[in-house]
This record gives sequence, C-alpha cells and structure tokens, in this order.
Amino acid sequence: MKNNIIIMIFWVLAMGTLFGKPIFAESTKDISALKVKSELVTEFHDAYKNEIIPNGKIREFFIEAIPGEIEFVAGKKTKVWTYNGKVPGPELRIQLGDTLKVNFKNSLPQSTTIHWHGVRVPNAMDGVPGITQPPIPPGESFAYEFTPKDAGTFWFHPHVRTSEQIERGLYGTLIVENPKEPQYDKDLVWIIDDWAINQDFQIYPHFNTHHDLMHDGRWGNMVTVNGKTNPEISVKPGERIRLRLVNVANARIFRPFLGILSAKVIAVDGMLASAPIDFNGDLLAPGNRIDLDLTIRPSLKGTTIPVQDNLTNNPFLLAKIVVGEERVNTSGFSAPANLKVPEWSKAHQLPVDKEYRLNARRGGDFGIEWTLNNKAFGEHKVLNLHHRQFYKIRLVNESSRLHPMHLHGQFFKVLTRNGKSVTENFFRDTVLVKGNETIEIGLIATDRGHWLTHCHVLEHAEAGMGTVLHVN
Ligand SMILES: [Cu+2]
Repeated sequence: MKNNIIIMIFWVLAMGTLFGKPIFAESTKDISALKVKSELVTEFHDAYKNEIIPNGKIREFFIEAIPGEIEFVAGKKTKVWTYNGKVPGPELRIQLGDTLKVNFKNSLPQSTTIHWHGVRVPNAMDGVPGITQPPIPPGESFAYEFTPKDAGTFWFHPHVRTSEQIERGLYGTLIVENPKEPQYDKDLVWIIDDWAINQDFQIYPHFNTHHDLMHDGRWGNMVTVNGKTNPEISVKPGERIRLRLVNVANARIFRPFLGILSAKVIAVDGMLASAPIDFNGDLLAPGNRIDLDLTIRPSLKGTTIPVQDNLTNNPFLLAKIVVGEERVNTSGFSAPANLKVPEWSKAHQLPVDKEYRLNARRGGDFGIEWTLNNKAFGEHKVLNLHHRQFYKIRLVNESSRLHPMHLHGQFFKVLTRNGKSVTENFFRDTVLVKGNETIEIGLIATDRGHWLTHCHVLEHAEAGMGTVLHVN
C-alpha cells in the first residue's frame, strides 16, 4: 500500500497528471502570469512617484461655492453657480512639493463637495459623498489639504448632483508646476465647456432628462472657452506656448483643430508623455486634458488664426488666436517628457483580471439606468486591488453610446482597442469608450483607499454608471 502511494506520488509529480487530468496546468499559467505581472511592475518603477515628500510650503486658498451671474453675451445676464463669483472658478497654480490647502465654504442651496480630478490625493480628500466624505451641507465648510504627487494639468469640480452642479458652472483648474521643467514663454489654460442655454440666456433647468439619458448625455447649444464664447487670445510671433486644454463639459466631446498652427502633445490627463506626439485630431472627452507645445511661427505676424472644433461635419469656432506684431525669440529647449512611461508590451500575454460590460436597462429614478455588468452603482461588490500590483481591466461597451470612463485615484494605460494592441506613450485617468467598442487598460494600483470609477458623461453617472475600486 505504502509503495503504491509512493509510486502514485512519483507518477503525479513526473507526469503532472492525476487520472489523466492535468493538475499543474492552471497553476503553471498562474505562475507565468505572476512572473509577467512582476516584470510589468518592475518596468513601471519610477514612472510616477509612489509618495511625495512635501517641501514644507503651504499654499492656502479660500473657495466659496456661491450663486452668481455672468455675461456670456454682452448685456445678457445668465444665472450660474460659481467658485468665488467667477466661471471658470479660480486657477490654483502651485509647485510640485507644495501642500495645497483649500478652505472651502458651501454657499449653495444644495450640499456639495470638491473632487480633484486626476490628482492622486489621500483618499479622504477625494470629495466623493458616501465613499470618502459626507456631503457638505449649505452654509458649512470643509478644509481640503494635500500635497499633489504629480505635476500637471488637473481640475476640480463638485461630486454631488454632479450633472447639475458642473453644468451650472462649478469648476476650476489646479496646475501643478514642476520647477525642473523648462519655462514656456506663455502658459495658457483653455477650459472648454458646453452649455444648454434657453432663449432667455438661462441654463436649461431640467437636468438628467430622458433624452439626455437615452443618448450621450447633455449636449448643449453654446460652447465657451474660459467662460467666453469665441474669445480672442493674444500671442506674439515667435512665442513658444504651453497650451493646456481641459474639457469640463457634461458630455460633449471636442476635437480641437488649430488650423495652420502645428502643435505637439506633451501631456495627457496631466501626465507627461514619453516623447512629444503630433497633435492631429485628438479627441478631448469630458474630464480629459491635453497639454500642447505650440510655437507661433514669426511668419504669422499680424494674422488671426481660428481654432475650431472638428468633431462633426459642422465645425464651429472655439477661439481665435490673434498674433501681434512684436516678435520675440523662440525658446529652444526640448519639450518635457517622462522617459519612464512603461511600454508594457508583455501585458497582452496576461488574462483579463476584471471585465465591465457597459450597458443600460429600464428602471431607477430616471426610468433608465446605466450599468456596469448589469448592475447600477451601489449594487456591486467593491473590486479589491492589491497595492503595487498590475491589473488588466476590460471595458466592453455593449451600448451604442459614448462612455468616457474615469478612474479616481489611479492612472492607467490603454493596452488594446477592439482586440488590437495600441501603443499610447502616456498614462490617462479618463478614456473614451466609443459605441460597441472594447478597450483593455492596464494599471498598477498605487494609491490606497476606496476610489470611484465612473462614466464622465455626467448624466450616465447620475443614472448609475459607476462602481468602487478598493486598493489595499
Ligand atoms: Cu457613459
């Protein structure tokens, strides 16, 4: 009997089978997947910082959310909600290493919070009601304090009744400068928004309509850049400009076209690419940012260059770049880049860790719910991710609608689109999943806590399109 057992153990070890069934196949696959994953983690090393050491400088700001009025069209006052009386709200500009402290007061007739889009904050500063903090009631205050871990272009907005509060005008930008990067002659931020305005020049007061929910969210009838329709932006011949584009619209996707100007993309969603990329018809989905490196050729002296949106067959004007007469010398530095962005070319060998199917169903408060795996927000189990491990997540759009999916607290890279490998040389925090498209993303969970993941078509998010990732 004892001999038989020994022979059997020997047989199992030698052949890897028991009664003809492989016993090691699964675990061998697991072991090789683990090996590939650890290689991807090694490749990721230092692509961005795990932690930041604060430089001790505290930059303190006061922000009040308060109703107000602005003139989109001369002589016509539109009632809006503002940060500090302005739309867009303040541009907070700090240096990498600085600690940002925002003393926030809610003077709105509704509860609110501030979410810092794209910023890797301590979880408690993420501004998501019910997940990271209670909503801030009218009349109350809250202090947000954190040291951003990354330099780049970020923005902030409420995360309560988001489709209404952002549409009413609540947003601002957070620019984190890296003192080690070269100084451009000009550093401009263009906050692009889309408004649904009625004949009285007031914000169309019905939010989350059935039409919006059945389609790609609330697309409006007026587009503004920095709170103005078709603004004129003055530049000088020879100037080298860092132009930071931010899409804060509820749902509209932009495809900015610079006409005869040529530009390079140097950063996406705040994070530097590994090398500059030609800017050519790139899509700017809600939540996305693109930083451009733009030189005004001296020969353009005295001209006006229209910047259009070219998403559809009906292009429209976004802004005008007005080139002055006084020539300046063009700065000759090489554009900032993050050489440590990993390629992750081995990620295609890995199985998918988690799949989310994006679709809609009847039901809920609005009569239609947007779902992930046929579950609306609140019905999912939290997806647990381990700190500093690699994950491959598949987003399968089973609908014909647009879903710019945004992960709080983590950056990711797009690995495949419709099964084909893509080689984006940058990280993102938001990726547009087009109708019936499948996208696979890879990420290394870097920041601990409970992080919302949701569609940035804000009406879809309000109608359930979100879930929670937990990094522990
Ligand atoms: Cu969506």
